[in-house]
Amino acid sequence: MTRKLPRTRGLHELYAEDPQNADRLLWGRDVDPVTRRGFLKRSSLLAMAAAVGAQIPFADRMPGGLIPAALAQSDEPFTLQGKEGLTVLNDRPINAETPAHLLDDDVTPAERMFVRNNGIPPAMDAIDVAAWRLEVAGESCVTPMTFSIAELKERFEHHTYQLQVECGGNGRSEYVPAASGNQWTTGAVACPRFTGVRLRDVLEACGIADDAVYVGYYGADAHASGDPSKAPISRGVPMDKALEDESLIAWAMNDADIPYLNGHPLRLVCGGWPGSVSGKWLERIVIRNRKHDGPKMGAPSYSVPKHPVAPGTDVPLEDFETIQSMPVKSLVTFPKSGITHPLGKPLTVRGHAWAGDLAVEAVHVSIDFGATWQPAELGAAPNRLAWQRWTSALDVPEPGYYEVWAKATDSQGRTQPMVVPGWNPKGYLNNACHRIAVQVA
Ligand SMILES: Nc1nc2c(c(=O)[nH]1)N[C@H]1C(S)=C(S)[C@@H](COP(=O)(O)O)O[C@H]1N2
Ligand SMILES: [Mo]
Repeated sequence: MTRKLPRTRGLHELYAEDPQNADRLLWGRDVDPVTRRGFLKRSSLLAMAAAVGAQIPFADRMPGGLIPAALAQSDEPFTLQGKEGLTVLNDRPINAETPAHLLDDDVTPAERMFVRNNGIPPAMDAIDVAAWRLEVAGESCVTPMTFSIAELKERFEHHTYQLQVECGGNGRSEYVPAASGNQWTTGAVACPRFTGVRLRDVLEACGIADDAVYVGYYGADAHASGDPSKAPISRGVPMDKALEDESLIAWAMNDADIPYLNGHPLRLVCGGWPGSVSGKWLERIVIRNRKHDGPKMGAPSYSVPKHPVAPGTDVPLEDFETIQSMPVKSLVTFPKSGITHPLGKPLTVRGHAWAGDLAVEAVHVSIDFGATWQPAELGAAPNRLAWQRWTSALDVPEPGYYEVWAKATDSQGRTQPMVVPGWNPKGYLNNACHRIAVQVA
């Protein structure tokens, strides 16, 4: 359970790579590449002012692509506009995770939902909600159709569910030997409330042929290479998962527009499975008569060896299987790791637990490095595929250094391992117990 320090990406690195992109990511500022002058929207101004700690009277004279000196001389990791407090990982395109203590809300607020991009999102100002179209087609679609968002809203019943979205690679940073990819620690998970229409209702309106076995998605983001003929990612789910009540085509998150980086104006949400099945900037759905074969659908992407392998094993592609439900897992979201707690007062700890397609049946906590465990109070999920709140009041016997460990058990009796589970080449499905440090004084 050794944790590497999260690798954050410095401002200098980001600006060195692509100053215009840095301006856009950090401040939402679009700069003319020739004149280097940028029209500063109010939101960009506010973001810059917040970052440097004061209003900037001459802001409209600041050249684009220039790191404000106040930040250039600081080693602080930066955060994305609208995603304050998230840790930006050392990868491009943009990927950012949420520190555990910022995931304490029952319903994850928009600014605290992680971002996992495989390609380049559609330009913010190119997203025209009124002109957006969703096409439903594929060889097993009886009557291909195209819908505007207004038509989706009008034709189909609306549903709201709180749904857990966790990247298949969440926890990857703990695998040894290291797996390539985003070095997520624990923060590529969120559980906001999504509103939209059922994927099932839309598929049925278009007609699902008898030979249909899979559904695939395409989004409006571009491949990182810039090649317009390539999709960065196009995954999907088997028919059974697509037809579940909770599988949504969503336009809202927490009663507001879905955040730009999380797929505005339309995304698929299939909770409990690797986040990669929940397509963002959704433009097209295909009903397939075979397993969908879009980019990142095949091994080794989002796949694990069919049988356990020794760390470092070179696994042949035919020995992989596609991940379906995510495993049981939990987080300690309060207190923040590293706090000092006064002796003699019970230590309240809490967090969330989730179990892919299943429910969580129990959560246990330990303050003695796993020697003894006590049951935590566990709340019910507001709906299927939402995480569950757990709470515990712990007695700490004497001053010193403690770790709080949490361990969830799913409805089929499976629990979280205390050490990193089965190594796999791409570093997926790490559901080892989360732990935090507490000093009692
Ligand atoms: N179009 C599109 N959809 C996508 C992705 C992407 O890069 N492009 N990333 C996927 C992955 S790997 C994950 S984990 C989730 C993350 O959702 P979020 O960025 O809203 O947290 O979106 C999925 N949907
Ligand atoms: Mo992911």
